[in-house]
Amino acid sequence: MNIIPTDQPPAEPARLVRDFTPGLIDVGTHHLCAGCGEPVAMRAAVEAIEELGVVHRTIGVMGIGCYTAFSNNLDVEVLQALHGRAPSLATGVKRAKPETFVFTVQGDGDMVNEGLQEVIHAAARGEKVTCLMLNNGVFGETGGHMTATTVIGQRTKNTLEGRDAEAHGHPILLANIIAGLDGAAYVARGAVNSAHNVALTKQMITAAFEAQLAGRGFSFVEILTMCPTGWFIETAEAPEYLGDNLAAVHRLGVLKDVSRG
Ligand SMILES: Cc1ncc(C[n+]2csc(CCOP(=O)(O)OP(=O)(O)O)c2C)c(N)n1
Ligand code: SF4
Ligand SMILES: [Mg+2]
Repeated sequence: MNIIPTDQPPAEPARLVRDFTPGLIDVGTHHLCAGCGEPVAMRAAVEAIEELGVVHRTIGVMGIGCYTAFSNNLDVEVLQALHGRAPSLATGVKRAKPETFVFTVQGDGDMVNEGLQEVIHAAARGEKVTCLMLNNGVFGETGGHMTATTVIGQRTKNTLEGRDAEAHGHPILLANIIAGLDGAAYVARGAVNSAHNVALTKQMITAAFEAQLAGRGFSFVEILTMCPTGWFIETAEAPEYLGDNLAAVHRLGVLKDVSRG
């Protein structure tokens, strides 16, 4: 066994994890499960906000799910929406105060099950806000039940033998639907299951935010996130499970970017 001597300070000073906490996370700890992908996605979003220099005019609108815990961690103004209603609340904020930078955070359950019409209409109207959807294919906070994005074969609390198309229908690929609406200026789907995908996802979030700042229209990034607890699998297996199952159906990439035609 490798025993680390602690009778004197290490030769190389240790680097505290706290040193890597983005400036806009004002309380560095959270209570989400180990291996959850949502904190990784939130980190990419707040880093992008900071880098774009819009911190002091940012208003975040939170849906309801495990990610809602971040309402207490973010050092930007946050409003709490009712289930599914974040795009409408964001619309009101942006129309009342056009100089604000407005983003929403919702899950697949909140956005696709409980308030699907809200995001569709906001996109079709070309509202100049950015909506982020954290898609883990389950109602994570309430115990891992099937949502409208759960992929065929995915085991959830109420599809113990896996989602079956005949009994439970087919998954809704939301980013693909939004991309087909004329009011949407930028639409992409990323994932946080590898360092490479996290970097790409941050680029997508930045591009979506830039579309809003340029006044080009509605922007949307769907982010596939690990939920080992709701998937009933080992934490370490979750990134690969995401790649093999969720990303095989909800395909990653930029689906629309009107600035590039
Ligand atoms: C009207 C209403 N119905 C149900 C709930 C219970 N509820 C709270 S969080 C949640 C799941 C949200 O799922 P999702 O948006 O996918 O977020 P996740 O927890 O997976 O991150 C549900 C159903 C609620 N709070 N209000
Ligand atoms: S239940 Fe899933 S989404 Fe919620 S904190 Fe745990 S791993 Fe994350
Ligand atoms: Mg979810």
